[in-house]
Amino acid sequence: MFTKAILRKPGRSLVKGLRSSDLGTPDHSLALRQHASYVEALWQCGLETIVLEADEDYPDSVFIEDVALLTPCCAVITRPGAESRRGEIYEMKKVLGEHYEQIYEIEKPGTIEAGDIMMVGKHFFIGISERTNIEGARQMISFLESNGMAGSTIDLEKVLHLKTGVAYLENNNLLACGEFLKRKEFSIFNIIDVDPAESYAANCIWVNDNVLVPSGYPITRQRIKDAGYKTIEVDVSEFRKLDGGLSCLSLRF
Ligand code: CIR
Repeated sequence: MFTKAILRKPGRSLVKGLRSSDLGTPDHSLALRQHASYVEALWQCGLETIVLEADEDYPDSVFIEDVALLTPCCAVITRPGAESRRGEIYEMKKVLGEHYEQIYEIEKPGTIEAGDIMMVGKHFFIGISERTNIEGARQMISFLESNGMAGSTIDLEKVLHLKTGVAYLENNNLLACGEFLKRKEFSIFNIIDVDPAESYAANCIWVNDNVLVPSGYPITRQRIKDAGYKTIEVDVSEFRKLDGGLSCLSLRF
């Protein structure tokens, strides 16, 4: 179970965030309202939220998940593969110091963004992507192993981050789409298949027996409900324009 989450408000500079497609420019005031609704959804799941002020120097800093991995016994500050995001880690170090005694940090030439890391109990799947390299994964796995946990890598083909296409919903249930449906690494899980027309909805998050689902993906929401979960819909359309989803907007621990 999670008890807390750290988030960062979107700044006006959000409009300059990285994006791989043209879904339009995010509307800052709508993004702020959507962010506030997301915070409320986490409250509904019983979490205490720590909401950091916007950092205008870093347009993508609302996607706070990418700059740290939080586990039950330690935190790891990442080294984002996107150079424009590297500086996001500095304030994160200070914030995490208030919650963790053991904090590690990924070092050059390693790169890793935690959107590429999926926690399944004490095992962490790490996607090797344009943002996360083998050296970053190697360092991460060694930190995990020295704390009684484990990790393994999985090569990504098309998606930005591992969790763009897959979400672990606990109870051995894995929400998956596209390239992840038939991967042998995931054959041990009950797969909840995401329709290709709703691929964005593969990025859901499990929070204390609830599943947050992006608004506008009814087939996926129904499949998750059919698997026995309570679902909460959250509209994140403005973050989608920058390739961000529900998981990226918080660090849950
Ligand atoms: C980026 O390209 O870094 C941001 N525009 C989106 C990051 C999304 N993060 C995530 O999926 N964990």
